[in-house]
Amino acid sequence: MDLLGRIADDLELGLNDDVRTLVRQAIDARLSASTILNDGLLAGMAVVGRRFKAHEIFLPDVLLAARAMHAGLELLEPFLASEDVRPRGTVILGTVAGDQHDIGKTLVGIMLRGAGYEVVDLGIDVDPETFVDAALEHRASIIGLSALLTTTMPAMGVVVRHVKERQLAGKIQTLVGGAPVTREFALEIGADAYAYDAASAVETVEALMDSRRC
Ligand code: B1M
Repeated sequence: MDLLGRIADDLELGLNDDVRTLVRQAIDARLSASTILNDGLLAGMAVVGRRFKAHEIFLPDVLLAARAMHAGLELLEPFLASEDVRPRGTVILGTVAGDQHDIGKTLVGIMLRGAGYEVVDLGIDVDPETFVDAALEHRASIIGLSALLTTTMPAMGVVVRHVKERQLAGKIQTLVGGAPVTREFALEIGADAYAYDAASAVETVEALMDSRRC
């Protein structure tokens, strides 16, 4: 089996030391960071998701896989970041209240930092007020919200409402994303933007920042 297949398999098994070693080998073999991410780490995590849904594996297995994912991401981070590190604005980022999924959000943060944005990552299970307070404290114009559960998606709407209630609409824009989130949902809750994945989150932040400059 090739290196990427072994990364995917070992991630699925939650073998974080082995994932770290294989990712290091893949980097040394000059595979691109996005190939290692997509065809190795994320391919493994997709299988974990499918098997979890089918009740073939259980929560502790998923936790181990997530730990292995973080081990791989840590090594890839410098390579996913581009050379262009001019500060281009600040983005507040976090996973909404009640939600503990942080891998996608972390990936969005890595890509944004790589594109030259300052990112204040508030972590997981973040209260709606905390997002808005952090945006004011760090003079950020964008709040990025991640949700992976259908049950936590409404918390995104609460953040959007807080921004409006505090008369900050226009000054602070909201970007939402995460596997169950859709463009329609973003529109429904009045968020300023939606992004499907980490790469499009960067493009969307760029577009939002540009629209402010006009
Ligand atoms: Co959870 N979980 N989980 N889980 N988990 C899902 C999401 C689920 C789909 C699994 C399944 O049933 N197939 C399901 C949700 C069903 C639903 O609501 N629709 C589920 C469930 C049910 C649960 C629990 C309720 C299980 C339980 O307790 N019985 C529980 C909830 C805990 C909680 O949050 N309160 C739970 C727990 C966990 C773990 C803690 C064990 C672990 C998370 C560990 C961690 O994150 N550190 C976990 C994991 C790992 C998963 C799966 C397997 C993988 C998620 C992941 O990291 N994907 C997931 C199944 C799946 O998604 N296939 C599942 C890789 C990641 C790179 O993708 O996060 O989608 P993703 O991010 C993408 C895009 O969505 C987007 O860009 C990213 C990169 O391209 N994106 C954004 C994300 N955020 C964005 C923000 C943006 C823009 C784009 O702008 C700001």
